[in-house]
Amino acid sequence: MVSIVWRSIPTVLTVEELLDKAFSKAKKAGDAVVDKDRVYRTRKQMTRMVGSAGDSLSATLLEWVRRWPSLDKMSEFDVAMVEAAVGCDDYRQSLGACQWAAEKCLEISQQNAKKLRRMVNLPPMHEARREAYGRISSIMGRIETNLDFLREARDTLRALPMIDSMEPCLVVAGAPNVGKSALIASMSSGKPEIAAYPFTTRQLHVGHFEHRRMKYQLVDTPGLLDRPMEERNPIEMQAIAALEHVGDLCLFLMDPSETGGASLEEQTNLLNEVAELLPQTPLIVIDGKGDLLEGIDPDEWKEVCSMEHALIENPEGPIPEIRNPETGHMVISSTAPAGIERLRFEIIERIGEMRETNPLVLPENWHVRDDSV
Ligand SMILES: Nc1nc2c(ncn2[C@@H]2O[C@H](COP(=O)(O)OP(=O)(O)OP(=O)(O)O)[C@@H](O)[C@H]2O)c(=O)[nH]1
Ligand SMILES: [Mg+2]
Repeated sequence: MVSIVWRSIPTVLTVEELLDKAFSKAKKAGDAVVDKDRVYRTRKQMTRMVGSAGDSLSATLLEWVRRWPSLDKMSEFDVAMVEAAVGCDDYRQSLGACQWAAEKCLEISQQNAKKLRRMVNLPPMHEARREAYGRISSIMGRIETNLDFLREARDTLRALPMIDSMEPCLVVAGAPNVGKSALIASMSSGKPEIAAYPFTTRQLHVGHFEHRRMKYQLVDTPGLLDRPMEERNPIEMQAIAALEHVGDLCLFLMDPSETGGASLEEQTNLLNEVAELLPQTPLIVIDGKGDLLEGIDPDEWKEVCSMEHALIENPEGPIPEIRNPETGHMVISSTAPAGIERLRFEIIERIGEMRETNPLVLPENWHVRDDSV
């Protein structure tokens, strides 16, 4: 599946703007006609005007249809986002309406040209042009609500996160307030992007880091994988199911300090649910907010913190690790920061192993030439 660059979907004009643009272009095309014979000249002018209006309208509409991502070519996760954000039925119907109107506009200009060919008097020629303009305007009027929908949808869709399915993707899950966004921020090179999720009113952080020319994407899941699943609506379930195809690895962040508000029992229940929902996605369980954890030797913690700081300066240095003696999970702190570089190393290793398992398997959407036919 090709990743969608939501930000590049083109602007959709209003019907009035479209018609103004097309008719003024058509007028210029008509004015450019030169012919000494008045009948020939008028016939040519009228034909050109309607032809130009029909052509430019249909070209614009078809260009929109081409550049708006097709639902059939989107990843399941993107389809779920479109469904939740603007509705797939309206999306499909509106693009279908543009396609229909484009064909109708061309049809009208062809019919008009045919009619004009047989005319010898000037007034009917002008009348034919007016009639064609009227029909074109009425066709465009019929797709007005569709264009309004696309215009609004564009604003919503442009704010959605972009996930490149060719690059590794890490899904960060965990109860609310456990520090998911802080973890993404501390692992990302540069500031994480703030995106909108149609499943939550909260902001979503999408970050990434690079290693050996591979881009590791970190995707937040507020509103999806952060609360019990019973009260989920079908769209959210669809998105969760689709995360299975998007995520190479799931980082499940626990907050043993419980300062985020969720008890350890609630968090463990959620972890079990997430593991059940994403049975194919390997899980790494991490204990966050390590700086607040009791039971970890403060001296050892201090050493890990200073080694971690040294690693940022010298990435080739030794990578310390600290584990929670109670749970055995890797401990991190996004604020210290500590354990972040160790986690990054672990991610790179795990993804590397997964991708190495069968180097001959090409990504799903790679084109393979079939010489046998
Ligand atoms: N002490 C400490 N506090 C942290 C750490 N990471 C996050 N926090 C704090 O925990 C709170 C929640 O952090 P977020 O990163 O917003 O948590 P979240 O899981 O993204 O929260 P939602 O998006 O609301 O689900 C904030 O007040 C952070 O400052 C950490 O490593 N140590
Ligand atoms: Mg957050």
